[in-house]
Amino acid sequence: MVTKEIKTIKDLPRDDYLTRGHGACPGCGVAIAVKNIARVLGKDTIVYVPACCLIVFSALYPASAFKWPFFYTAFENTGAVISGIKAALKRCGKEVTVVGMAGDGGTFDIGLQALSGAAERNEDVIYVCLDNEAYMNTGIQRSGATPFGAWTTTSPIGKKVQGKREFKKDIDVIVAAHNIPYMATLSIAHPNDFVRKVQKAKSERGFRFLHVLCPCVPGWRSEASKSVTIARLAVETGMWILYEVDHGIEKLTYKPKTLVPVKEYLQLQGRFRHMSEEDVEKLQTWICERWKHQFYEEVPVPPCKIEEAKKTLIIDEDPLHGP
Ligand SMILES: Cc1ncc(C[n+]2csc(CCOP(=O)(O)OP(=O)(O)O)c2C)c(N)n1
Ligand code: SF4
Repeated sequence: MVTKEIKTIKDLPRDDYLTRGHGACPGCGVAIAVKNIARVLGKDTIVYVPACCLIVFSALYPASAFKWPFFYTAFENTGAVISGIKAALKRCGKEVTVVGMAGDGGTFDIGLQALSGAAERNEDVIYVCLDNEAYMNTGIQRSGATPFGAWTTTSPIGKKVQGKREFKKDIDVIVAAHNIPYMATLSIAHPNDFVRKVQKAKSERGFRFLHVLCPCVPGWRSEASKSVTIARLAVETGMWILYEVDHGIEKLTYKPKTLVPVKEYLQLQGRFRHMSEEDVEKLQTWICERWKHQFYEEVPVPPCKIEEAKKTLIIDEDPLHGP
């Protein structure tokens, strides 16, 4: 049977593999992402989910909201388990898409070693990082993905320290450095870009990495109705860059006309409410530096103080990007 290629959201089949009855919070970015990824990947798929919100809300024994066969063991081993499932299926002569769906804690931090091993061996699997920027299901602890300034229960607000002091780890650059066939960042607010990237990952062979920003209502202290708006603002402010690396070729897949000041993103989320002007400036400078480093392009002022950012940029000496 020839399956139609999914290029836009209009081509998306209505068959759901994450069905009704799951227990995600209203407005959950993870649920929105997984439902739509599943529609693109279709029926011949096996999913592995480690400890994270997704396993808690979708598959509590003995019920499951997945229509796919799913597997679950420990928190740190997504890369290893999906490699094993694929090897076993290959041995049985079965052509099945194997996908691992892990949180940011399970990807950036505790699962990084297994992820790196699978990527380096170019295992024939899809790895999806559902990035809600903290360890949410265990009570909102900071992870390597939590942005600078954000409140979490382990980056609290006090007299001396106000929220997380470190900037978000650039996991995409780390994963892309394994020279995998395909890597992409996705947003639930850009559905055509979203489905095209999942389709591309599905049609490739070898290790594929999809990284989705997933707004989280209790963790981000935001309104359920604002999850897609927040996801869109993440892209418009440069907090989240939509791009892909296809066989080593890096391409920006959506570029904001003008970069919106990060304040507009921050003000919709209680996790940033305490941030001082100085900290907002620091975050804004980080965005501008990152944008230029990634795409070798200055951002017009406002919002970026390019002169200030230049002092700390080393882009001209970067052998990978060139002058
Ligand atoms: C080795 C180990 N350490 C800690 C835990 C407890 N634990 C289960 S899920 C989780 C947090 C998962 O966070 P993340 O991967 O970001 O997913 P989210 O809950 O945000 O979806 C933790 C700490 C565990 N299951 N195993
Ligand atoms: S805590 Fe956050 S990620 Fe978890 S189900 Fe609720 S909204 Fe989704």
